[in-house]
Amino acid sequence: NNAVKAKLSNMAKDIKHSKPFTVFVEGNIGSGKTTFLKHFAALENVVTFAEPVERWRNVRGKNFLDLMYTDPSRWGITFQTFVQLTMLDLHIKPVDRPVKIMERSIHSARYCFVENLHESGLMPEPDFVALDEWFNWIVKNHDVAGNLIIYLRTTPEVVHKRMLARARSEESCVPLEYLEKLHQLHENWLYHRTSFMCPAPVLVIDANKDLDMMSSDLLNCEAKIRDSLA
Ligand code: DCP
Repeated sequence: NNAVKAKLSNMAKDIKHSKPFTVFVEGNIGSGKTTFLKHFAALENVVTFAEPVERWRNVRGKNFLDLMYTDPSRWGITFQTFVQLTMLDLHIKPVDRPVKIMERSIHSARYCFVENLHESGLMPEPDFVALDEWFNWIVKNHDVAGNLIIYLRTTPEVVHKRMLARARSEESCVPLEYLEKLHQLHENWLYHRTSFMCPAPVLVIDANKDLDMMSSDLLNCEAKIRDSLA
C-alpha cells in the first residue's frame, strides 16, 4: 500500500494537465464497487465519488429508490431522472487531485438501468424518450467522458447471493432474473462491446472472488492509471 501511495504521489507531481484522469467503476448490483472504491479512497492523490445512493433514498423525505422498485412503471422515470441529475453533478464536479474515480456513471445509468426498464416494458415509451433526450443533450453539452472503465465482472448468481446477504430493504424483492438482465446489458456494453459506445477503454476484472483475493487486480488497476498518465 505504501509503495502504491508513493507511486501515485510521484505521478501527481508529473501531471501537467488540469482535467483529472477519470475512472468509472462499473458492474452489476452487488459486484463490489463500493468496497473496491474504498481501497482507492485511501490514496492521497485520488478523489473517489461513491454512488449517491443515500441521496436517492431521501429526496425531500421520499425514498425514490424504494418507489422505483415498488412500482417501476410509475416511478422509474422519476427515479432515473434523479439518478441522471446526481450523476451529472458528480461528473462535472471539479477536483483538486490528478485522479478522479467514480462509482458508476451517467453512461451505465442509461445503457444498463434505463435500457433494462425500457426493454422489459416497465418504462412507458414517452418516459424513455424524455430521459433519452436529456441523456443525449447532457453528453453533447457537458464533458462526461472518462479515461478508463474498470468493469467488475461477476455472474448473476454470485451477486444475487451478495445482494441477499447485505439485505438492503428496497432490494428485498429483486429476483435473480433482474440481475441476469442487468448482467447481460453490462456484458454487451463492456465485454462483448456489441451494444452501446464505450466512453473509455475497459479493464475487465474477475469480481466473483472476494476483495481480499484481489490485491493483484488492484495493483493492476493502479498500474493502468499510472501508465496512462505517464
Ligand atoms: N440503481 C438503479 N438505477 C441506476 C443505478 C442504480 O436502479 N441507474 C439501483 C440498483 C441498486 C441500487 O440502485 O438497487 C444501487 O446500485 P449499484 O449497483 O449501483 O450499487 P451497489 O451498492 O449495489 O453496488 P456494489 O454492491 O457493487 O457496491
